Amino acid sequence: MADERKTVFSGLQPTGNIHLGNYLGALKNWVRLQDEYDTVYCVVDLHAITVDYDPVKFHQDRLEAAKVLMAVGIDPGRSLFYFQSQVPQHSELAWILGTMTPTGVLNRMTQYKDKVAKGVAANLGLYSYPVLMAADILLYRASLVPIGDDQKQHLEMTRDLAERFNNRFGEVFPIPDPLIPETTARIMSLQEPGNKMSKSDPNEKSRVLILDSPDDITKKIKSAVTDSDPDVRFDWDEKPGISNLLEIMSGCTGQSIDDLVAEYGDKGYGVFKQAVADAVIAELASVRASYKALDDAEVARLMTKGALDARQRAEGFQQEIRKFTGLSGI
Ligand code: ATP
Ligand code: LTN
Repeated sequence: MADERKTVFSGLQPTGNIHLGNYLGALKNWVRLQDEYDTVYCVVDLHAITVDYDPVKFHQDRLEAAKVLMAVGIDPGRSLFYFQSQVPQHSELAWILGTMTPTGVLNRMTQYKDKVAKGVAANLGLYSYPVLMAADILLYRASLVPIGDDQKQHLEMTRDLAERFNNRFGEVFPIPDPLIPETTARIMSLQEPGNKMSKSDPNEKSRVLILDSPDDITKKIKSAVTDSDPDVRFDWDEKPGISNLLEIMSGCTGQSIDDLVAEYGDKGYGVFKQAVADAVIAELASVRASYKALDDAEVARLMTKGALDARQRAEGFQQEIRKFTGLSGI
């Protein structure tokens, strides 16, 4: 029987250093959605090669990313889970969508502008990165895309492209909605709470990694930059460091920010930071345990199987898209 459930799609770049921001902003939702939706998750290796990389290390990072995602709870038995580069249909659809993307729209993409401003070499792949992301999502006719706040603009562009395609060629794609968490959409750096927690920050103390030991988690949270007065209050303008820790704790425990402020408001930073560290350690304990139990060869086998299944499914969609666009047959 055909699967009537709506489709969810999301991707993560295998660039190492998967962190608490990725987890609270996106991955927790990825896992949860498996219960209700037809879920398709992808390690987007073609996106990751838009910046300079070492092919030998990259090969390991790809498998490592797949392993971490499985440890977090992505279940290849319930989700279609694979490496993007193994399914060539992503690239073909990206080309088709690229012919419908005004360069003026790409010129406005803040992630591209930020990367180039930071000294990343501008190349065509980096520039058209959001078009490939749109292709990822639309290839599977996904309706829902769990992401962090930083991907909002790319999702808006995806929606515009879907509409543009539908207007020109017929109703092919649903218009996908982003799923962005209310409180943990943008976890900030522990050292510079004005910047988002990022994989590429050279300061390792800026982020908690998903696989960090309890000791490292405690050290990093305890050395998080805070503000001068000792109150634990939620106030992004005056107290960004503490507000970030409140969001992290809320994301890990499910307690509301108001409840946390009521509980820790006047207890001082020492007590509060210890409680945040304990909450993060408790949240990530099962991920660490699952990771240790996973076998590399088995992960690789599951990814090969995922790619086969994904290719089969994508081929059907590819034929339809070719028909709509006049590219089918001889
Ligand atoms: P980074 O900026 O850390 O290098 P990224 O956004 O470039 O990460 P991915 O690793 O592919 O690239 O992101 C995976 C998911 O994690 C995306 O949905 C992204 O929005 C989300 N995400 C990344 N950083 C954060 C953060 N600091 N807070 C919340 N969500 C985040
Ligand atoms: N650009 C995203 C990763 C990504 C993605 C996607 C997310 C690539 N394709 C499709 C959602 C849907 C990022 O996090 N940097």
